[in-house]
Amino acid sequence: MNNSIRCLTLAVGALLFSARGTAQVAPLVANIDARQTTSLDGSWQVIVDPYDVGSVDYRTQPLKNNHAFYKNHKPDSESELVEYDFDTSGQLHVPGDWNTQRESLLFYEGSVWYERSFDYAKSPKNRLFLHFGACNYLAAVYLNGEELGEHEGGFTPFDFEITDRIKPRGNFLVVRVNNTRRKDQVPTSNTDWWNYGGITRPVTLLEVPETFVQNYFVQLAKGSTAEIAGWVQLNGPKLQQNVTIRIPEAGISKTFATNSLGRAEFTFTAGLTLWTPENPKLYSVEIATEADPVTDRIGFRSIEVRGTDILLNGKSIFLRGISMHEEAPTRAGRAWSEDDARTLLGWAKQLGCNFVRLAHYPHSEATLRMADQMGLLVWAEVPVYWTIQWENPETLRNAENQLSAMIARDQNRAALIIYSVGNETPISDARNLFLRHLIQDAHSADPTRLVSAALQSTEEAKGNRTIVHLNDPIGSDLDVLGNNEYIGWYSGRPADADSMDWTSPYDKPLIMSEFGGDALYGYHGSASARWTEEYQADLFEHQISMLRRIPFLRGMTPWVLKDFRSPRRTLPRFEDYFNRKGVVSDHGERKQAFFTLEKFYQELQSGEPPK
Ligand code: GCB
Repeated sequence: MNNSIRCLTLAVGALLFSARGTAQVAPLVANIDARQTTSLDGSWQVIVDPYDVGSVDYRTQPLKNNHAFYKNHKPDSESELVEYDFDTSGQLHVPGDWNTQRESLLFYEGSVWYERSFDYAKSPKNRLFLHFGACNYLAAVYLNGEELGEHEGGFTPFDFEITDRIKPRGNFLVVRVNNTRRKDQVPTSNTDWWNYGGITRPVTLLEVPETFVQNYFVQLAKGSTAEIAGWVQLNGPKLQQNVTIRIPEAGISKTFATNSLGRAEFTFTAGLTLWTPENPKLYSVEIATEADPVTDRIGFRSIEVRGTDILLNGKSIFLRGISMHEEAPTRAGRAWSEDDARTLLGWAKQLGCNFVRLAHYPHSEATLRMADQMGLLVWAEVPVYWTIQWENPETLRNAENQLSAMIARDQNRAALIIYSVGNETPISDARNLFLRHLIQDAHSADPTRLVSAALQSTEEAKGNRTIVHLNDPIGSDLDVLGNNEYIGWYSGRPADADSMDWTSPYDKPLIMSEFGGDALYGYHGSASARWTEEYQADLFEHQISMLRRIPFLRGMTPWVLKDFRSPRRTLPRFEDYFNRKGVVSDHGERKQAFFTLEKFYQELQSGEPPK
């Protein structure tokens, strides 16, 4: 893109989302299911607006009058010109992507306006928040014709306080969601997954007391299996008061005073049954002020690294994993519900997994909570993918926001053990600096979990063998090395893996975070023929025998659980806009590679981890 076009693109983007950065997004209210909630899910009225005529006039100046769609204006007389009407423009279901709800929107990238009316009788002393699980990618939110604020980032939750704006009757909420890809965004314009647009996760009203429990961290202290260390953050006028942490089943009740900033930090000992994949024990934990008792289900486990070992509750563990996108298991589109999570994670369990890599962006809270219940350890990731604008401070701020929102939402999930700050990012000084910021952010927001990234390696021919070096400089900053490789698919043949020997300059554990190849379910032939199930299964066989020979390997998440939609995958018959590297098809059928992997995971479960 030349510079003048680029400036124009940025200027239009800035106009459409003029208040970006000054948005009135409130600090995240954690654990919304434990609050007094009203769902705003269901059918919303929508206007598809590819030219953004609902936001800007023909001189691209922001609209402020009744022509602006957020005013939801109706003509006052038969002579008044109003060129939009939510009531007669059609509907979409929320939550849900727009792409798979209307055939004409499958490839659509642009703005869609959503509108929904509601009544709400709030108790006079309470406060009210409007919570979005996620909107992809930019959301501008308006209540009763006034702007509440904007949010950037397609996979993280956000809240607005609407205490003073809500009316008992006749509220109208308008949201413009825009999923135009841009280079400065996170992710950038180039990815290998579908750019599902829309209000993709639930919308909820949260009513809380005037001073309420905003967020909390109740986890085992780093390296301990007997001491809980954490904090509570209150929000409201009465910041200094007592907070009690109760875990009735473990006979624990501890009271702490919050400081003038509404924060209490605490440590106390606790005799707990530890959370493991085999016994995912969750305790009912109450974090209570006088006015606001919040209950969560929390598991307790420790996670550490010692040399090349990953220690769960002090014991070395091998992570039998699979990578997955958040795509609905057997229907088309973005997954978002508890049932979706149960099905997808259920397939991972059936494979024999104790670990899932939730690629390439924060998955829904429902998925994290389901992983907690089902006993699946989690690698969670932010969409710092491929070629982010490493030198752009706004891009870094955006990535940092997404990372901190993910941590704020999921930091009490025992299942979650690894934060990943990037996927296949090309090495440069600017990129190293960018990733180091994120690594530092993750460690300081949550010192108990491990930080990783999916890196790439370099190969060196040595006689008739190939030495693979895990020499990405960012490895020195990570707790766990991740590596993606496509031996036998993008490079060479599957049998090339037999002559590969892996070395690492770091005394750290490695998770092979991707490997794989495409196969069309039901397409059979020779193992040397691309797209056959036999090719994919054979590739897995060669990979597995190579992985057995990597002494510092402590986990693997092959690519990928299920075939997923991708605009990059245009080949008719085999791809048809699907990445076919799933071990399960887009209809939920198992390919041969599923059974190859299952067999290996059964072997690992019955014996010692490969060392
Ligand atoms: C990768 C990416 C993943 C792609 C995959 C592929 O390295 O991390 O997002 O989908 O390769 O299939 O090419």
